[in-house]
Amino acid sequence: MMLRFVEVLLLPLLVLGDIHFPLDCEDLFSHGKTDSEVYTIYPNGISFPVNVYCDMGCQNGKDEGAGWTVFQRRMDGTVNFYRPWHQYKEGFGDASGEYWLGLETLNLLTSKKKYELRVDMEDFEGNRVFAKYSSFSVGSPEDGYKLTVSGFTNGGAGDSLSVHNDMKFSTFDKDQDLHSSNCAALYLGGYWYERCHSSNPNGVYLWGAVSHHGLGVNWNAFKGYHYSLKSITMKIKPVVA
Ligand SMILES: [Ca+2]
Repeated sequence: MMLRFVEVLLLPLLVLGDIHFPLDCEDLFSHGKTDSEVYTIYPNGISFPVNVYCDMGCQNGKDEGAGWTVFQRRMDGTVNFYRPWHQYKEGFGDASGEYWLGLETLNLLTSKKKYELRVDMEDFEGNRVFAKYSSFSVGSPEDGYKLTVSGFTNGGAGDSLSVHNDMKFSTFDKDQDLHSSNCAALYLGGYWYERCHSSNPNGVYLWGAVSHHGLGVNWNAFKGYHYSLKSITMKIKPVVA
C-alpha cells in the first residue's frame, strides 16, 4: 500500500478508477474540458486541490493550442496585490476574477513538466498584445522561487520579462532583489524584481496613464512606466515534445 501511495504522489496524471485528478489545465483540456472557466487541479496530489482559471481558447490561431493554466490575472482592480511573502507563496484572490496562484504551486507544476509562458495584456484603448516565452519555470523555496525564463516571441507587447530571468521573488517583507533598496516596497507589488523592473504586473491597479513612475500594472515595452494596463494575464502550458 505504501508503494501505491508513492505512485499516486509521483504520477503526473492521477487516475484512480474513473476519477481523474488533473495536474493542470492542459491535462483537463486533453480530457475533453473545453470551456474556459474555473477548475480544480492537483499539482501536489489528491490531498491538495487548487482552484485555477483555465483558458481553453485559441486566441491567435490554431498554433496557440489550448489548455492554458492562468497563474496571474488583473482585470478590474478589485483585488489588492500589495501583499506579504506568505500570501504570494500560497496564493490569493479568486480564480474567477483577479488572483495569484501562488509560488508553491508554480514551483510544483514547473518541476513536473516543461512549460511555456504567455502574457496577454490590454490597454484602455482596446489594444490587445502578448509576449510569449518558450521556456518558463519557478525554482524551489530554498532557491527563493527563482524565475527561469527564455525564448521570447513578440506578439506586439515587446520583451519586458527577460531582464527578470534568474531573479528570486521579492515582497515588501522579503527583499531578494538586486537593488540596494527594497523594490517591492518601492513599486508596491510582489515580483521577480531585479533593480527594479521592466514589468510590474502585480503593481497597483491605476486605470491608465499616471504620473507615478513604475507603480502601476506596467509592461514597459508596451506602454511605458507611466501607464497602468487594463488587463494582464500570465499563463502557462506544457511544451509539446
Ligand atoms: Ca534590495
